[in-house]
Amino acid sequence: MTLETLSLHGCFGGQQGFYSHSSQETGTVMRFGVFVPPQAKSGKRPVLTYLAGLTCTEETFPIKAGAQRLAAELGLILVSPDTSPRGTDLPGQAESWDFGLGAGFYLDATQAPWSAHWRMGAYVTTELPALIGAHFPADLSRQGIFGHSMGGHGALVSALRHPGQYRSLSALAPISAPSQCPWGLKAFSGYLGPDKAAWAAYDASELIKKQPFPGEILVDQGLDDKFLEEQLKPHLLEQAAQAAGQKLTLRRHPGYDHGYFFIQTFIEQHLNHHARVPPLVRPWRLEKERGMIKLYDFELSGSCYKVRLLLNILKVPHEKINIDFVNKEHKSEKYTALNPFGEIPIFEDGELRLRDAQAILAYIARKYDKSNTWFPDSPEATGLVLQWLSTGGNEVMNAAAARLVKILNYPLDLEKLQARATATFKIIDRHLANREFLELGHPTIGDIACFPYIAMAREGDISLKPYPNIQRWIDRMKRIPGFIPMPGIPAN
Ligand SMILES: N[C@@H](CCC(=O)N[C@@H](CS)C(=O)NCC(=O)O)C(=O)O
Repeated sequence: MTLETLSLHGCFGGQQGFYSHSSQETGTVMRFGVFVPPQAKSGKRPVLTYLAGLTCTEETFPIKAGAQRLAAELGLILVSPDTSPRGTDLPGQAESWDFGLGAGFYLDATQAPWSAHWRMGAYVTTELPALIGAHFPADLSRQGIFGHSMGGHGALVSALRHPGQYRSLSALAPISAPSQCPWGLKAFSGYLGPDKAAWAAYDASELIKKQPFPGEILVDQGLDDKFLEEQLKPHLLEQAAQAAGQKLTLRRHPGYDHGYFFIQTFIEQHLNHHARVPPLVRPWRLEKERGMIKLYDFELSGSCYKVRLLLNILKVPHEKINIDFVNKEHKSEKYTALNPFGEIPIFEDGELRLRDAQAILAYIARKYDKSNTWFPDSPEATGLVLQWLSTGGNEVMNAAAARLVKILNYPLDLEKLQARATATFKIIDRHLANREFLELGHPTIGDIACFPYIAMAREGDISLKPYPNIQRWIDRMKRIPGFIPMPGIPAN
């Protein structure tokens, strides 16, 4: 398996290269790109393969997607094959842009003359990974695959047809049900013949019904994509996934079309998806490489507990640095340099430092909650949840202050604080009368922001007896997987 290096380019401390080799599967010279991250100097790295769309080449993704910066941070090898064999002389191969050259559809053709060369299915799932394993510092036990449009279809069917080969899977604007769209009809009848039973073996929406992918599939789709209705049809994938119990996150984005500006916008979320669910890059290792998350913490602080609770629910590894709150260490020069407000929690993730529990919750949810449920990114959900983040950081803090008077003798007006807290609790109790959680019908960081100081109200001499809906909500919060207790908030 000899490899010819076509060009090499330093890139974010790693190297982007382009290569060619003589392929046994296609019987042609195939080209592909590989980005090797800097971490590969000290060991094998996971491999993430990107399959490009119609008319693209091995260069499209490396030049246009902007994936290398984050791949260099995460330590991912990126592989980008060409989209079809080239150098052949088959009748009709260059007559249209959606069939023949640049349109391999990541399948193994059964119809002459295509069957002799158009074997992109076996090429991308078997021959190319073996080549990558032989020539690059690649850990083939950790492979993920994704792609765009025709390549999104390719990624979906490659992973569904080869259970166990890929740990993670995602797609950008994929052709979701090729048996039911004009691109697919043309390609499948030309490459696979008229028998539609043979088509199902390369149709993601059919394959999912037989054997779902074991992990979550992430799909992003622009709503200004001119191919959406006629060609891509993500709703068919969605329906198939629902029927099959396949975990699918399909996100629709107004204002985005089919091109690489759309891909550039969401590429980092896809790389992070692959790095984390299920982990291509083992989380502990990822955190070590990026610098472990640090939480400046005090066990009895409800504000710090908000952050601990979300980190635990989302299973985000972190390190706690205990602050001697009773002796006012948080007011020392060292800590006011980190937070001039002289308060904890303080949170650090790599270069980023944040103060304020609510801001920290928002950051953690947006960054580490791949389910996009704790702080969903739609404008409506953002507004609804932010109302409660604000309530948690403001009105509910009257209960926190009342507690400080009782447990640490803070010289504050206890009665006033209690009165303000109970006025707030009354409103919240009424709000919860016909709701399980504060908004959206499921727990969000809005609930977490309000939870601790309401649950510990008794420590500020505020009874929760008059608030039955709040009491039931507290019980529900305690049943969230990943819940942790703290002094004052027992597990049950
Ligand atoms: N807005 C901040 C307030 C946090 C806060 O009140 N922290 C308390 C500890 S629970 C604190 O550091 N208070 C400073 C002090 O009482 O000296 C947040 O929500 O994180």
